[in-house]
Amino acid sequence: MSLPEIFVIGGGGHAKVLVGALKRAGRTPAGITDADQAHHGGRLLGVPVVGGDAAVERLSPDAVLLVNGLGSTGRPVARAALFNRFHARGFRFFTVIDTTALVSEEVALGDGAQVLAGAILQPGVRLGPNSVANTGARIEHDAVAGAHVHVAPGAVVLGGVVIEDMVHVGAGAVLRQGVRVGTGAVIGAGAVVVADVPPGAVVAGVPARPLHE
Ligand code: JB3
Repeated sequence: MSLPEIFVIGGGGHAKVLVGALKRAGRTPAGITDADQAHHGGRLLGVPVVGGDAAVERLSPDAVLLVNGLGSTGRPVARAALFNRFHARGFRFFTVIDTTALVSEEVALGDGAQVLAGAILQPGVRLGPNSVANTGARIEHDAVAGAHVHVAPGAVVLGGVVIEDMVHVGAGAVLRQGVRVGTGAVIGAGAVVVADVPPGAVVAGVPARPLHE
């Protein structure tokens, strides 16, 4: 029996990284959709941009697997909305693991989680549905991330950290052992988080302190 075809939803920078990872894993996508008509008919790493999301919505949810191609640089609202919209219609999301990532034993990955090039997930880690461990992110033993979390490139999440849903951990940030980051919080790039972060807070700096949005 042949494997279901994969479609990537969104055709920008994050999607390009995902297409590269999928190709390395031997699962070249059948197509990409993009909201911007200017991309339609083009190609991303050789994969055709077949149209808008209607091109996938008219397919049977049982026949295809989706990959969320939207990235995020702050609270991942659009990325979460896209996942929820397609999930509500019965579509399933493929879990992307780059061939160069290290996913240890006793790691649990949610539906549509994405573990990108060089990322390391140590034993006991949980990464929830639609969450991303981006390039070179390191998530240490027993750290837990909820749904729609983005751990950006090079961030380091130390042992036993708890990251609630919809959190953005900026590039190169460090989260000290055991801290808890509340739902919807944003950690700035390069921040060093040494204490719990309340839900919805935006923090940056060394040590990380609240910013006003
Ligand atoms: O820094 C890194 C390593 N990656 C960043 C990533 C995490 O976030 C990257 O540099 C970008 O800052 C961002 O990536 P993303 O989301 O791919 O951004 P961008 O390159 O601007 O592309 C977004 C694409 O999604 C655009 O082509 C939009 O037209 C398209 N888009 C937006 N909403 C959508 C939708 N496409 C579809 N199919 N459906 C939508 O609802």
